[in-house]
Amino acid sequence: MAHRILEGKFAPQGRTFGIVVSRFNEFITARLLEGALDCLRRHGVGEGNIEIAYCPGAFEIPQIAQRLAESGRCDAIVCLGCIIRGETPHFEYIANAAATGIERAAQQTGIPMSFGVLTTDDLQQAIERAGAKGGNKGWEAALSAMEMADLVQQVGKSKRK
Ligand code: INI
Repeated sequence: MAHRILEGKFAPQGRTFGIVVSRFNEFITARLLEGALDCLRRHGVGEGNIEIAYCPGAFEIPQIAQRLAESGRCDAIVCLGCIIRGETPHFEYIANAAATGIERAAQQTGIPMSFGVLTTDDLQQAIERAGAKGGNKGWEAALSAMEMADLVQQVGKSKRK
């Protein structure tokens, strides 16, 4: 008997995507946002099917992502931010809050959320991941959101025969 395989397709037509982007380190997050938008547009997502919410810092991303998911307007949410390590433990607290908060919000709402939050040691590493030699993590996060929107729908519908 053949395996039943469920895998998300990059077929976002008719779906709506939310993007939550933090303004802290805006020099970087603006580039992550450009990457995410480029990815969505090039896969055929129309402007009217993209909703962008700006929040102050990465710490606030989960709060807004959860509200956006609860609104029922989005099939998946792309979370974008940039946390740069400093000399204090602040970095760890914010990075942990962002990662666990986004994951919790996705689990609680059932709306897939992708993690496009950079956590780097310095600005140079962030630049490399925001459109330079390390690619653009915003673009990758948008791709994951599209795949997950489709996969979640398939898993939800799937019934054993
Ligand atoms: N927010 C970030 O998104 N990145 C950071 O690097 C950062 N640092 O380093 O402090 C940061 N702080 C702000 C934080 O996310 C909250 O917005 C703030 O504490 C208000 O709640």
